[in-house]
Amino acid sequence: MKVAILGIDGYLGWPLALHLINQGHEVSGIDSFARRYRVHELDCHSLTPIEEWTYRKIMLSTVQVAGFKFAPITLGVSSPSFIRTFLQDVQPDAIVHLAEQPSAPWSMRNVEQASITQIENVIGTLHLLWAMHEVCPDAHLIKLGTMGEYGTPDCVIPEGEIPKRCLGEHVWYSNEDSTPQGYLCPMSGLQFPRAPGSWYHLTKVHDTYNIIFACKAWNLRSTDIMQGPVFGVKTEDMGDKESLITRFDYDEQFGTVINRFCVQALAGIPLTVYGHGGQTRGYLPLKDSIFCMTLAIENPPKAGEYRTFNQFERTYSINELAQIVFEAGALLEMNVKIAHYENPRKEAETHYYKPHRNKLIELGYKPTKDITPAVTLLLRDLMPYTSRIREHLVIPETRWDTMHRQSEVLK
Ligand code: USQ
Repeated sequence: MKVAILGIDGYLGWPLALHLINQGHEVSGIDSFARRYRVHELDCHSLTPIEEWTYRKIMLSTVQVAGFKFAPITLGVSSPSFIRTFLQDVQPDAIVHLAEQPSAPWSMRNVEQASITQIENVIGTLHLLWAMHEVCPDAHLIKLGTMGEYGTPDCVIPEGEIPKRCLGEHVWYSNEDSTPQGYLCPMSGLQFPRAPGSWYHLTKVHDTYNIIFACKAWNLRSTDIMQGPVFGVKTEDMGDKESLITRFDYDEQFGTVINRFCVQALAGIPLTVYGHGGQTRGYLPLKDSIFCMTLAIENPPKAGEYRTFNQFERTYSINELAQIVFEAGALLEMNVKIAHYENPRKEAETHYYKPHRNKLIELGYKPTKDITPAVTLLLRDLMPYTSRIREHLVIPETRWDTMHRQSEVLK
């Protein structure tokens, strides 16, 4: 298949490109390099020494018979004609859209960053939908959403839509105590209620409704992936070649929690558990994320269909993750310490959390299951880069209610 990866230079985009090429697909891409320069602006860099784009581009051009097409586009900011021209040139069968501002803390710092997040994400996706409508309406859009769209409701979370089997029932879901939750479902096609927790997460909700509308109005087809936080740095497609490794962020803006905990363990900094640590999310290793996206690409929906995949391996609380990193560190003779910080975010710290994730399993996804070995391997993979850690960037300072205030250690 011809697959266009939007955000091909990123944490997920790069390993996905390597994997798809190894699977025999023809890859093209766009990127604005925003992640590189935004991390640089924080006086940070990827922990792994990633190659310059010029090298990556040459590498992709040489391994594909048909060559490699690339355009430096910032979706939402560049003229809509740029993405239209790119798609006209490529004529993709599938478009994987990873080209969004991905950080919740970055979007919460000030009005400028909140606005850029909304423009790049919501308007960017809108430009893409119009370009698809005009140029390649049969292509399949694989869009990276987030499990954070749903928030943490006190009931089971289905995959996108409220299930049809609940039609006509007074109480369609209840929590484990069988407490009625009281949702009525009078008609089909309704999305499960969204309750996002940051300006960033809100953009994904807005995207969802724009994509649903485009599928309905223009007969586009789309898979909206509600993905949990990803961790890891290497995939099989990279082998032992350091030149193929993906970026790895650990600062409080762009680093996700397991990746950050691993870097903290290596640097001897107590793990930064926010608040009581009962916050629960669905997590998955990098290789699972790449495998699931490939499954979605290779199994497209029919024209006009919008579908949602909840994409994660299993749910874990922050305290469980800290314990896993503690145990993985102990296997490598590290003395990992855990600290509880005042939570800089507005989020529930103890809550019910039970999302469904059946559709990817039905397509053949076999979740990693036990993530402790994967975390141990990650620690091992990162060890050679320990001297590159900039310790002052690890402590959280972006608060949801104030700007730029340092969190205080609780204990
Ligand atoms: N957390 C800590 N300590 C840390 C960092 C985070 O306790 O040092 C906690 C947070 O309070 C939160 C949880 O870990 O409860 C997850 O935080 P995160 O920073 O790993 O992930 P998040 O900000 O939610 O965003 C990340 C990606 C985003 C993706 C999302 C999936 O940056 O692009 O959409 O994960 S989800 O979390 O399911 O919304």
